[in-house]
Amino acid sequence: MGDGNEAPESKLTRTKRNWAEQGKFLTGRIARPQSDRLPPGQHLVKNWPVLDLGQQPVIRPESWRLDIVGEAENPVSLDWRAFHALPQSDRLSDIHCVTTWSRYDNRWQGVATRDLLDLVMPKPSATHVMLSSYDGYTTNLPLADFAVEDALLATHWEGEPLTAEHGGPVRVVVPHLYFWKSAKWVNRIEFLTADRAGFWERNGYHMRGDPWVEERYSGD
Ligand SMILES: Nc1nc2c(c(=O)[nH]1)N[C@H]1C(S)=C(S)[C@@H](COP(=O)(O)O)O[C@H]1N2
Ligand SMILES: [Mo]
Repeated sequence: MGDGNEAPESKLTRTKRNWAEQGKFLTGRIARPQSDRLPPGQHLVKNWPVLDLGQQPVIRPESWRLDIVGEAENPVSLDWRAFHALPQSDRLSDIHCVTTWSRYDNRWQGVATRDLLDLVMPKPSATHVMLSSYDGYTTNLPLADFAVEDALLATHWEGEPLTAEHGGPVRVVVPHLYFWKSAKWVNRIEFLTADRAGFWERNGYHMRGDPWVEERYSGD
């Protein structure tokens, strides 16, 4: 910025930037004082821990697919090229893991869930989504949480392609819920007419997982 060399701003870049700014604004990240930024029971880390079921699938972009199925007007199966033809967005958000670490200011790039929803058009009967991944992992969340401005299917972190250990080539990021809802290596999104438990949710974790009210376990 300010070097006088920028290409004239197109309508598209302006719109994208507006979305990104709205996303920041909606979560209150800019306005929220530092003291209110860390959810209860969390501590801050500077590194980025790796957590998963222990098997990290390696998926070549050529064989990658994302199937979007269930209660939708326009279910699709996207390959790598079709996925990248969708609008690309940037988001800045904090990570809150149920194991009590939080990490601030993660810069993500990918496809906003809102843009995906515009494409597949969930039916009014759709209330929840089930995310499924290449390692067999599943996690459920309310459609309204999946659809927030901040949520995306990320391909990049801090300007670099997402590493395999962190869920590359494509992972979900829903930053306002505990990080177990953010499926790594995602390959299927199913729209449901009722809530259904995913992997950790069947094993005692909360159906929603809001870190601000410590929805850690199902009895909470
Ligand atoms: N496919 C898949 N996604 C997953 C998991 C997993 O085991 N498999 N673990 C979840 C949990 S419990 C956490 S805390 C985060 C960890 O993401 P990270 O390894 O990039 O920090 O991924 C979530 N998404
Ligand atoms: Mo986790």
